[in-house]
Formats: sequence, structure tokens, C-alpha cells
Amino acid sequence: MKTILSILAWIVTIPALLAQNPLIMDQFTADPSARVFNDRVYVFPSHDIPAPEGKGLREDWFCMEDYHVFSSENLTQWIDHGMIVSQYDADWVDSTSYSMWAPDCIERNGKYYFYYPANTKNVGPNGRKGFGIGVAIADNPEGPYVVEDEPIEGIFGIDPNILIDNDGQAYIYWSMGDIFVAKLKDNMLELASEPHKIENLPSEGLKEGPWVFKRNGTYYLTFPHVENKTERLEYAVGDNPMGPFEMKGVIMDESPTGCWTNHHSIIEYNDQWYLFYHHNDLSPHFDKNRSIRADSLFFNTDGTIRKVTPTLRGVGITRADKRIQIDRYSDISGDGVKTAFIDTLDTHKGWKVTLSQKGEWVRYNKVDFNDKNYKVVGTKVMSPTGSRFEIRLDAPDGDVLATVDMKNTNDWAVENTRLKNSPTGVHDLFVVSDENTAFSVDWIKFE
Ligand code: FUB
Repeated sequence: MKTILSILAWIVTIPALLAQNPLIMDQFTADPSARVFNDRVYVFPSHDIPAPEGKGLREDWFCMEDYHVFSSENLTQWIDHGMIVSQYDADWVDSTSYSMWAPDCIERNGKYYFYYPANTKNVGPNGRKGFGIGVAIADNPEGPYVVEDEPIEGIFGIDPNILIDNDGQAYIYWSMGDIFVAKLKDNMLELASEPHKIENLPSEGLKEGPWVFKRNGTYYLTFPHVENKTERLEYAVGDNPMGPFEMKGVIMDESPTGCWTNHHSIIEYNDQWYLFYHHNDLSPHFDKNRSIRADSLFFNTDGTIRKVTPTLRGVGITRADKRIQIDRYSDISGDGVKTAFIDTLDTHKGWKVTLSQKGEWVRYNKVDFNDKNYKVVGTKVMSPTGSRFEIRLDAPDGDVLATVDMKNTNDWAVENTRLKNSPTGVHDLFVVSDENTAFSVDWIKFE
């Protein structure tokens, strides 16, 4: 029955989501483990939910019942493939604990192995009650996944992460205050060596969420660490996947919004490296309801990682005929430009950006006009006193694509404006205020 339900959930694949940062707007997501499978990026995040009344371990704590998987080939349009594993699927999981924490997934010999931590119902094969790590297996990254009956023997911990080295040896990393590693047997289900704590990492402060990858023969062990009050992403390097590793520095500073956790993954896709991570964009007052993000990551010539600054614009090239959420911009002219939730009672509706002085601008990088010969731009706008702005190409004083005149209204309206010319190729867009009267923009879309 469980398998049939999983198959049905898989067939009813959910429509394409369009995203900058955060990547997923219609639900809370955290702990993004990104993988490249079959030339697509798949993200396996945790799925935060507000605690159902009387459920979960604590009211003010993480509450996670199941996992979804998302995929994209352009990092802009994401498909939600639906629920793949839930806390009710495996008998060993305590299904009152809502503790389906950070997962990972890896491919081996055409099978997809999904690793997930959860609280055990009973004293587990590791001899303890607490967090164990389960495995579910599928023939496709989207599922359907079939769960193994027992968690991996010998592991007590959270945040599994898998590395398969070039010689075929698989390693599993996990955390429980510190970071641990063991070899995996070829079946990917059993340990092939004793768990071993990774030494030489900072001795003070929580370390969790390991993500290990190999680049130019060097193993990078990257992980969130509480150096001060909240987590920041740090890394160490070594020439052996079991360590020792040498600390190298910080990949991303603590979240400016105070989100206590940050959990990440790093992939290379189409010759560009990306950092997937989370903040609490959609839940500014409760940081256990998080949202996943992605930004580009770069290496220095000596192999060290350049610190990543979190952005709202995120990654990918946005198609001109999709809604361009310019409230998640690349840059603004200054403090006068403000963003706010469209509806503070439903943050999932996203943000608006408000300009009020002539000359203020918002920049949105990388919009693909292709050679579609667009004629009209639709803008969802609101201006209580009426106002006017220009859409310009590539600079605040670049070519004017359209001048949008807004009627005075306290309601959102979609204004359709004819384009003065039809661009081709990829351009940065600028929305430039033409008057000293306030207006807000939700999105822009070319037709
Ligand atoms: O999402 C629950 C826990 O928070 C994860 O397992 C940790 O890595 C932290 O992000």
C-alpha cells in the first residue's frame, strides 16, 4: 500500500516553480543537498512545517514529517516531484517525533540511495535510542523510493552525506556535535569500517551538516560551525577522505537575519560551482521554518574557496516571458528602495519593491530575451498617487525599453505597455523611477 501511495505521489508531479532566492516559495525547505543526476540538478531538502498542534518534540523546535525532491535544468524553473519519503514509511522511525532532518542522495550503478536521519522508535541496532540514519532506494532520482527496514547499523547521528571516490569506495559522513566518517560497503547499506571522529576541526562550538567533495585531487570537508552565536559555513581540506583535514576558512558568514542554522551543499554544474544553503526568508520570526537558496561559488587559483555573499537574485538566467520577481534584485540605487512582504499574513506570496524618488533604480541581472520579438511588457504594480517608471537595458541610463504609466490605485493592477524596441540576447534590466511619487512592483513579464 505504501509503495502504491508513493507511486501515486510521484506520478502527480507538481507544476514548475519559478524562483530566484529563496528557490521554493510555496513551502518551507531547509538543508538542501544538491546533486547532478542525468544533466539535471536535483535538490533533496528537509521539509520544515509549522508544528501541528500537540505534535512534534517541542513547539519551538524543528518539525519535519517528510521529504520532497525538486529538480531543474536551468536553476531558475524548479519542479516539485512531490513527497518521496515520510516518517510513516519506515517502522523503525518514531512517527511522533517529526524529526526527518537533513538528508542526502547518491547514485550508484543506476540506483539512487536516499539517506535520512530520524529518531528511532526503539533502542536501535546501534544500541541506542535517538537519531539513526535510514536509507531508501529508487530507480530514478524522483522516486518512487522504497525504504529499508532498519537504519544503518553502527551510526548514531544526523546529517548524512555520501562521497563515492574515483576508486569506487563510498564514504558516509554524519554529525553529532562533531563530524564522523566511515567507509560504506558496496551495497551502500552497511558500514565497512568503524566510525571515526574527524580531528583537527575547531574544538569549540557545534559542528554539523558535513558536505564532502573532491576537486583537483583535494577533498573538501565543508560544514556549518557555531563559532559565535549562530552557524556559519566553514571548510577544511585534505588528501584523504578519512582525514586528517586542515582548516582553511569561512565560506559564508552567519545569516544576517539571525537564522540559527545554515546547512549547505556544493556542486559543479555546467562549468560553474554553486553553493546551496538556507536562510529563514519566509519566516523572519521563527527560524525553524527555513527556505533554501543558491548562489554562485568561486575558487581562487590556489584552490581556496572565495567567501560567498548571500543574494536575493540567486543564480540562473531568467526567461523574459516568465514572471521576473524584481523584488529579488541584484542591486538597488540606495536605501530609499524598500522591499516588504506583499501580505504579512501569507509570506509565501512573496515581496514587493517600492521606489519613491525620481532616479531611484532596481537592477535585475541576466534576463534572456532570446530572439522572441517581444512586443509588450506586463508589470504588476500599485501606486496610490499614480507614477511613472522606465525599464532600461544594462544601465540606469541605458536604452529605454518601455515607459510604464501607472494610474493611481491602492490595488495591484497589471499594466501592459508596448515596447519601444525588441531586444535579443541576455541583458540586465533596470527599473528606473521617473517621478517623485511612490510605486511598488511585484513582477515584470514580457510577451
Ligand atoms: O534541519 C534540522 C537540522 O538543522 C539539520 O539536520 C541541521 O544540519 C540543521 O540545519
